[in-house]
Amino acid sequence: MKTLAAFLLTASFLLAAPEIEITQTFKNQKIKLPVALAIPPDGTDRLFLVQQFGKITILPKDRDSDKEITFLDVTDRPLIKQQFEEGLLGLAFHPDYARNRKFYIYYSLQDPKHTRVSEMQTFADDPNKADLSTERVLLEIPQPFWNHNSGNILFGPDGYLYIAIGDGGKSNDPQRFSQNTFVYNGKILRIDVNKRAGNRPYGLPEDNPFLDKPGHHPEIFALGLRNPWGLTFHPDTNQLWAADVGQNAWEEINIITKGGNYGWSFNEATHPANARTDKPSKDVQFIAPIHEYGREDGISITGGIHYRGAAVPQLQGKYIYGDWGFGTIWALETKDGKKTENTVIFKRPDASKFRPTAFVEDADGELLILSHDHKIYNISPKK
Ligand SMILES: [Ca+2]
Repeated sequence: MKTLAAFLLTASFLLAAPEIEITQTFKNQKIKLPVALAIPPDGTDRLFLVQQFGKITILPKDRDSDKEITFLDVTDRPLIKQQFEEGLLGLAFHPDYARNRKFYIYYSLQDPKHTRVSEMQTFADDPNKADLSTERVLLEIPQPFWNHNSGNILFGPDGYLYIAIGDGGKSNDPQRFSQNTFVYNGKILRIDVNKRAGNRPYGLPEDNPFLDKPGHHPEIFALGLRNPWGLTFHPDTNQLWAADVGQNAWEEINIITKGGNYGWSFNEATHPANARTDKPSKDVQFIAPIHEYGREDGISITGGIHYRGAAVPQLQGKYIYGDWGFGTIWALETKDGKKTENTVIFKRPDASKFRPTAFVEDADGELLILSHDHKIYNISPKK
């Protein structure tokens, strides 16, 4: 038995996700608060880096270069007033970008506080420059407080634009927005940028779950979220995965289904939230996260991606994500929509200020990690 136990231990050790090292890359770039990265589907393999204070730069092919290519600069707009959750937060390229040069940004504005989703175009004669004069505002959403702006935007495999909106902020969802289907806060929205619905500057997908339901904004795709941060479509199943930042106790990872209700602010992950003493109506079903962790492991989740890179082959297929506060990185393994393993693969050394804000892929499918210490990292197996 001893031998068998030893064998099983060895076998599970061999199968476990390996530890990694992180190494700064693009280190000669002047980067400040990187929060998102997107690659236009035009075959150029260019990496567009969203810097929260209001710039999008194109990272140089030579990763040691100090050449700065500014694609978009909205630093003259009132993006950020008090705190670190506001700013330029999202970028998505139109699936047909190669032909129409359209892209989408998500940013916050002040007085009154709100977030905006806009369409813009790149100059026809300069593929490295955004034409700010083409801005077409699609959505403006009130944000009563400085935090929980969320701000991830991305196109789904269905060609529609998905927009994650935080619950409006402060704490404990004071205005009960997340379950309120008359407001956009605390939701994931889905719109069709190629069409127009009535006087809306965008169309509504015909199978949006609340399209014709009274008392519901027809853009809502999922609800009951707090501050979704880190959205990704699974490269094989096309499922939408979204991390949701917790309040006082639990961080969570959700597989988002159409029309799904993820519980906030009645629940924080699978636990009743302190926020409210009232009860949800009996016919409401909350979808539990696929994974949650508590305050011993972190304070603010940053959602990840399903790893497809070659740098650490043993991580392939696993969902790599982290905690903004603790700087820990995990590999989550799932089978048939259920969690099988969750392994710590990186712990931040004491001296490091690593605070992951996004897990993204470069043009080769290798993982890049953006961090609030103004750096970009790549990964390798731990030596
Ligand atoms: Ca939840």
